[in-house]
Amino acid sequence: MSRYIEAVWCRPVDRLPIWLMRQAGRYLPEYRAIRERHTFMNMIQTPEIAAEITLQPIRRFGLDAAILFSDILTVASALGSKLEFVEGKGPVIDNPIRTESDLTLLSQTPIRDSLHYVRECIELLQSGPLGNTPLIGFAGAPFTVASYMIQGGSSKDLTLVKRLMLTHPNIMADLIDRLVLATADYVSMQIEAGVDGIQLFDTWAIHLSMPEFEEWVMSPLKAVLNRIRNPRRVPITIFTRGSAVFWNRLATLPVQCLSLDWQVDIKGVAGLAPSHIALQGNLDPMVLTATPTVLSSQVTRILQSAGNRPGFIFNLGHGITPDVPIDMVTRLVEQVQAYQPVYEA
Ligand code: 1CP
Repeated sequence: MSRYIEAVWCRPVDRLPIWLMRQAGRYLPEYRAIRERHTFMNMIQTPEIAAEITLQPIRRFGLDAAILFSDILTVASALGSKLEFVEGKGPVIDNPIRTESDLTLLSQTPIRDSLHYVRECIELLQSGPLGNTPLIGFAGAPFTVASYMIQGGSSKDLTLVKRLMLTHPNIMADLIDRLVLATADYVSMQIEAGVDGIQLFDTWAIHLSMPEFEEWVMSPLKAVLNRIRNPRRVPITIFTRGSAVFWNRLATLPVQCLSLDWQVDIKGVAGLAPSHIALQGNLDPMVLTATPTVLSSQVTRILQSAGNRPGFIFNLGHGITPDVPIDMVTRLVEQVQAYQPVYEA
C-alpha cells in the first residue's frame, strides 16, 4: 500500500506523504514546452498528452501521489458550456447560464460518452507508467462548477452567481441538480477506470454564508456522495476555500479526508477533528516564493502541528502558482519526506 493511501485511511506511516495541488502546471518548464504547442483543451482531451503531464511532477520530485491532469470544467463543457482557456485570463465561457431557457439548451449526453478521454487517460496511466504511485482522480463540486457556468469565467466575488441564487433560486437549483447527476457519474466513471483516490474541489464555497453553504454546498455534496458507485471503497477527499469556517460541517460528510486551505489554524483542527477523518494541507503557496529559511520554518510549524496525527497528508492550502521556483519545491518535498511521525501509544 502507498503512504498516501495508508494516511488517507488514518493508518500509521513510516514517513509523511506529500503531493501538491496543481503539481502539473506552468511552473514546470517541461509543462510549458508542451503548452507552447497545444491549447489547454487539446492537452486535456488527448490521453497521451494528459498522461505525460500527469507524470512530469512525479518524475521530477518523487511525489507520493499523482493527480490526473485535467480540469474541473470538463463537466461544464460536457453539459454544453462553450469553454475556452484564454492566456492570462483563465477559463472563459461564452454561453453563461442566466435564464431558464439557457438551462433547456444544456446537453443530455451521458458524461461517460462526452468525457471518454478521461477514462482513456486513467487506463493509460494505470497500465504501468505510474508504478506504485497512487493516482488521484477529481471533479469540481456542483457549486463551484455552477459558479463558472453562471459567471462565465473567473470572478473575485461571484456577483452574478450570488444575484442569481438570491433572485432565481429555482434556476440555481435546477443547474445544481444537473451537476449532481453529472458529477456523480463522472466520479463513478473515474473509479471504474481505476483511480486510487478521489478529490472533490469546492473552491468557491468561501463566498457563501452558513445557510447558503448548507443549501448550495452541503446538500449537493451529500447527494453526489450518495450517488457515487464505489465498490472498491476508493477514499474521497473534499477541498474548499473557506475551510476555517466550514471544516467541522464538512467533517460530517461521508468522506475520508479534508483538504484544508492555507488560512486554517491546522493545529486547532488537528486537535478537534474526528479521528477517522484524515487531514491534508495546508502550506500557503505564496511561501514557495519566499526564501528557503522561511519555507523551512513554515513547513516545520505544520509538521509539528499535524504531522504526528495518524492521518496526515502534506499539501498546499491552494494550487501552486506559475511563479514558484522549482528548487523551492524540491526543498519542500525533501523536508516533508524526511519527517518520520511519532504516534502516541
Ligand atoms: O494555461 C494553462 O496552462 C492552464 C492552467 C491550468 C492548469 C494547469 C488550468 C486552467 N487548469 C489546470 C489543471 C488543473 N485544474 C488540475 C490538474 C491537476 C493538478 O495538477 O492539480 C486541477 C485539479 C484543477 C482544478 C481546478 N480548476 C480548480 C479547483 C482547484 C483550485 O485551484 O481552486 C479550479 C477552480 C479550476 C478552474 C481553473 N482552470 C484553470 C484555471 C487557471 C482555473 C482557475 C481560475 C480561477 O481562479 O477562477
